[in-house]
Amino acid sequence: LSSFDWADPLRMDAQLTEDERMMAESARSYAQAKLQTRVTDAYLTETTDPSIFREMGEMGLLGVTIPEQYGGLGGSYVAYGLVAREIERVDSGYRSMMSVQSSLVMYPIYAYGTEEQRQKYLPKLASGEWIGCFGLTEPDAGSDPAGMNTRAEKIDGGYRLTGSKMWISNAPIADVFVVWAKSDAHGGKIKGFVLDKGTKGLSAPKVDNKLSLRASITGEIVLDGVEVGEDALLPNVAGLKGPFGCLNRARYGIAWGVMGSAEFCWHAARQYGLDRTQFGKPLAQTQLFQKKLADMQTEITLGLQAALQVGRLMDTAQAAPEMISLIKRNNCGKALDVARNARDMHGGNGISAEFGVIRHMVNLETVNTYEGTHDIHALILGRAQTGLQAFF
Ligand code: TGC
Ligand code: FAD
Repeated sequence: LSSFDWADPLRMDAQLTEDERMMAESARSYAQAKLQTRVTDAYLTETTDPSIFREMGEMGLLGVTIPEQYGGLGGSYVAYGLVAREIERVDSGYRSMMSVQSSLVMYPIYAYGTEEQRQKYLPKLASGEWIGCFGLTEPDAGSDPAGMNTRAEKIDGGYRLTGSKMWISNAPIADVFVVWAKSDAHGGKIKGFVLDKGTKGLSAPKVDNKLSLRASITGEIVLDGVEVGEDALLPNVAGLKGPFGCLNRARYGIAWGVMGSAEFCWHAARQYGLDRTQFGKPLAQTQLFQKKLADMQTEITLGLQAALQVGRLMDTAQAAPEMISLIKRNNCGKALDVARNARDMHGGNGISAEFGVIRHMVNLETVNTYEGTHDIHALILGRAQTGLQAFF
């Protein structure tokens, strides 16, 4: 039998290709050098530095799976997941900024847009020169996006959009808005529109007083009779499968990302237990402490293996949305457990921003809720195995 690496128990690293390993290493060195150093201050002061998008663009971290001809990297979904893991090892908010740009803005323009829309938007989004946001959720339509009130009304040469979106990541600093609305010209079906900052009637006020995900700016999108041309419509999809096609990819990235956050908390708790002595011995030498570490190691290892398997299936066009619900739900829930335990294991220091664990813990409350709550994904999985939908 061979030796055991406590930090990589099932040898995930050996299951990656050389390209994937290089991508992960480059994301990790950027995240540790440039993001870890500013996250505590950004979180405490609730500030989002827009230059992070340009830095990520330079590193090739935006649009990893988008073809190179549009400025993307043409990489695998596994590579995208590994990037999410490294960025979220620092902060869920930074991963949010990256995954909204990649999966929720670049992907729909690539998959549902015209060639002109691809050429106009994708290279600038890939470089981080432009920042994107994705408006699906509304004040009265969260888990049930089919209940949205935003309308696109046909006018001469285009559309007039009216409504409001709530809880939209990146919105207050966005240049590009992917917005979903019910379109009367398409039989009331949900259609996607790409709007540019500065269009009359379009505004994106900041949501203040968030106690979670504070390094990532969140806003509303107000559409006060916004008039756009035909060229703003994403022509190649209709219905909820449009936004869900994007969410599949972002939810998949989250399943990897939260494991990065959990790994940070696990490693921090282990080190804290080795360093801190109580009752004449290191905390890490107590049975309760070691049981918690073993649980963390086990859940993270299984969660990463599951994410890798779904990634491999995505890369060979064999993944189903329910697989993504399974790993998004489980990995978020398990990451929250890990972060809460790590917070506890740090004692009083666990509530200080200096140690990072409480920031991860509070961030993960958001991640457990957005992109389909823990319970909504349970209902998706329940429906898949009973054939009975229990949403309404
Ligand atoms: P349902 O009847 O199930 O489906 C309606 C149509 O959509 C299709 N569809 C999918 N297509 C592709 N992928 C999926 N995962 C799909 N799920 C459903 C389905 O085939 C059907 O198509 P068609 O052609 O037959 O019409 O729809 P429902 O209204 O019953 O939906 C129920 C439910 C609960 C599953 C769904 O609405 C849901 O998932 N709710 C959660 C909402 C959500 O995830 N919102 C996310 C907002 S964006 C966000 O949070 C970004 S945060 C990003 C960050 O900062 O990182
Ligand atoms: P609700 O849907 O009202 O749910 C409240 C509670 O009820 C939850 O526990 C839920 O599980 C439960 N529930 C709902 N329906 C059922 C049911 N049928 N059976 C049992 N329980 C149920 N959205 C975007 O479009 N773009 C973004 O960029 C974006 N970024 C976000 C950033 C942040 C920081 C946050 C907090 C949210 C963001 N969201 C975004 C919105 C997010 O997707 C929604 O908050 C989420 O989908 C839940 O919707 P809701 O908040 O309206 O909660």
